[in-house]
Amino acid sequence: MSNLEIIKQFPSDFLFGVATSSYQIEGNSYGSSGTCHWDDFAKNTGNVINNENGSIACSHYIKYQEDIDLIADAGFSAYRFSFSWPRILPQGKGTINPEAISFYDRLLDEMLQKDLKPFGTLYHWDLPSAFGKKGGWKNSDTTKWFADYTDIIMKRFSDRLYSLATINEPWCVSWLSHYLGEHAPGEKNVASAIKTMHMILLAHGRAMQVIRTHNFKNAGIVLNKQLVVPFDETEESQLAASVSDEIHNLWFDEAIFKGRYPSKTLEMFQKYMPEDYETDMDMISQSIDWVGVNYYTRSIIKSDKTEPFLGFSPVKGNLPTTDMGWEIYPEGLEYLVKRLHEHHSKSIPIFITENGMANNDFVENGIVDDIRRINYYYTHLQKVLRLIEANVPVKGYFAWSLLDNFEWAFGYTKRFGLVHVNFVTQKRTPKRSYYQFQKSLRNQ
Ligand code: IFM
Repeated sequence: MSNLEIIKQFPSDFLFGVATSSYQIEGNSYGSSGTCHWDDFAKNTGNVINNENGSIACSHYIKYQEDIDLIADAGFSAYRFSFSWPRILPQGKGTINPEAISFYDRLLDEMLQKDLKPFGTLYHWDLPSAFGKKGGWKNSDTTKWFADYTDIIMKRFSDRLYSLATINEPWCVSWLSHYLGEHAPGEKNVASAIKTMHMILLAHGRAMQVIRTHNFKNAGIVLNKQLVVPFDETEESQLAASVSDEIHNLWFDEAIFKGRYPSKTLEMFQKYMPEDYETDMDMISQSIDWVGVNYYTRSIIKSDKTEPFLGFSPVKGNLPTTDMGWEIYPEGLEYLVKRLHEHHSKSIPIFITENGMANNDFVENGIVDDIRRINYYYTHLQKVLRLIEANVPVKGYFAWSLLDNFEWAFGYTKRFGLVHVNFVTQKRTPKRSYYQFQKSLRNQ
């Protein structure tokens, strides 16, 4: 399928948007921003491909009007972006950077002027360097500083936000960054990872508490979900996959919606859990207004005696993959969202807050022909439509991403955008996928 006409079949109040994040696009060398732990991580050779970082990124700090125009011109009705903590508070706390306030004021005003609903995110991974040096998310004080930062955002911007997420992808903040070591701060330490698996949820809970004191009623959290399948039918593989599913998905669902952690994993983690963690569970499980799901792929899990703590690891599958090497498996989106709704989130709205693919895109005669991406969106939107038909309350879908951007440890080598970015000239070139969204959204 090489078009996105399927969009016309969605309910008229369904929101279509695009998503981005501060560090990946803004360029944190602009506007007196402080640095974050990604700047520190990127300084060590080998952590990020080509030793790149987000200091220039897509120069969105300068080009934000052009970027908002692109979103509005495509016919999207919502924009998911994130606030940069170190831009607003260069030292993480204390003195507020007036240039940052002015930037987000202008950004929000621009969105509203273009009839875009602002979906803000408080934390999309740019932890101020000052806190990285104090133990980062392992330090429970960071959760309190996060609450103070939340208060500043609420005071300055909540009048213009349509919706607010606390944390983007707590699994990535904790497990991927502290056990697998792939993201900042790059630890490979089971004790750190397990502590962070709890602290990041505590940070979410503390932020929710602050958000409620401002009487704000459209707040949630964004979870990244991955379908976990066993390698084969053996009992070993089945058990490995079920624990992996708990770590990736159910740890967060159970904590947020039921105020507890899943039993098999908790047993494994027990010895490293923060003291008295149980007393935080009410705060973590206070009510939220919606939940976001980011979905990209599935993982196949096989028991692996060489893996020192878990005893299992992922193996390659045989489905077609994206440029990230991630298998394309839209069925996983349908299954995971349905399970979340039935077992955990029940009647609250679900937003697909990220979905999309990296593709080896290039501009040829002014055109970027990303047919594979159009097909990826089409096959995933088909599943979203099926969920709606099955009365699962999915209320919106955000394509990841508006722009090619800083793809974390992959630097600028992976292109997820609907719009191509030339990182030398900063020229934006809408891809064929952008025009397909535009065609369908405008004629909806
Ligand atoms: O680029 C990231 C984003 O920051 C978080 N979700 C996954 C995307 C693709 O890897």
